[in-house]
Order: sequence, then C-alpha cells, then structure tokens
Amino acid sequence: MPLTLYGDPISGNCLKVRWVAERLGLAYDWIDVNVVKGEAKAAALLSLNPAGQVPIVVLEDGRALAQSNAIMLHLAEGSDLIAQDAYQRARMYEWMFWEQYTHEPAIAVRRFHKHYLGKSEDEIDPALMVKGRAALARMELGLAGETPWLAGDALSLADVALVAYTRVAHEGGFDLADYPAVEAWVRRVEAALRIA
Ligand SMILES: N[C@@H](CCC(=O)N[C@@H](CS)C(=O)NCC(=O)O)C(=O)O
Repeated sequence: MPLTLYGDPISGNCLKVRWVAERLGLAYDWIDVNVVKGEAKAAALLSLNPAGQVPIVVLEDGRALAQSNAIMLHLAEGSDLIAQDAYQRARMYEWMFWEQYTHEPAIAVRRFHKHYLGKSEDEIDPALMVKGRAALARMELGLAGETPWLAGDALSLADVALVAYTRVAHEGGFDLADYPAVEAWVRRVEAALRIA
C-alpha cells in the first residue's frame, strides 16, 4: 500500500508535505479534503487525527501521522533535506518551530481571512499584518547572510516549511517587494522544488 496523503491544495501546510514526497520520489495517493467545507472534521478523518486538521499521512503500514512538519521530518528521514550535522539540523528545527508558532499564525491566517473568506481589510485583525510583516523582516535578516538557504548550505525542510505560505503572502495583503532577499529566495526554492 503506498503512502496516502490527505490534504487540501489551498493549504500550504498540506502542499509542503506533498512537495517533500515529490522531491523524494515517494509513491503516494493524494486524497482531497476541503477544509472550507469542514471535511477535515469528518468522522473518518477524526479517527486518524483527533485534532480535526489536515495534512494527515497514512504510512505504508497503516499508521497515521499529523502535523505538517512532523510528517515532513518523517518522510525525509535520512535524505539530503535534513542536514547530517547536528548543529545545522538544529538550525533547521529552529526555523521550523518558528514557522509554526510565529510565521504561519500571521501570514497563513491573514491570507485565509482575506483570500478565502473574502473579508474586507476592516474585518481582519490588524495585528495579523503587524505580526506578518515582522515575520517577513525576520526572514529577510536570515537570508542576508552568505548562504542562499535558511539553514546550512543546502535546501532543507526549513526552506520547504517556510516557502509554503511565504510564496502566497501577497494573497494575504503582504508585499514581498519590501523583502528582496525573501523574494529571491522564494524563486530559488520554487525552482529547486519545481513548483514555480
Ligand atoms: N499545525 C498544523 C496545522 C494544520 C492546519 O491548520 N490545518 C488546516 C488547513 S491549513 C485545517 O485542517 N483546517 C481545518 C479545520 O480546522 O477545520 C500543521 O502544520 O499540520
């Protein structure tokens, strides 16, 4: 039985898992789950992830796993998307934890409210723009150094995790032209993942 990925193609959290499977040449079945229609809360999916969210992967042996970054780490175990060096690996985790706690809750949430729920600027919490811009500025700083990637000298899961919502930040009202190093990095990661 191949891997089964449950996800919504509008979700960066779901797409990042799919991109890793593609990059590693893993065979998988993709099952569309429409989060706007509440399908992630269907009983069959709640039995796989009681949190009622996608992405979810069901592994070849039938075991399920949720949380995009946990899934990516599991699929990419032993691959060149995870540095061998312990410090470089920890820098990758640093970006991945930050992505979930700081970047995604501002940029992905603002995008969802604006682009998918169609809310006007007045209806969206103004703090989301402030927090999202601060997150983009943090990335700009991180990408100002010698290496073209976020962690270490090669594409890693840190880049995959963060490109997912950064590349569609304009749909949330953010202007990447204000962050030239981030904009160039987005193009670089898209080319590496062949998702441009
Ligand atoms: N931290 C989780 C977030 C997952 C998440 O927020 N999933 C959203 C789609 S991006 C979802 O399933 N929402 C449906 C719902 O809450 O009903 C991850 O990285 O996988």
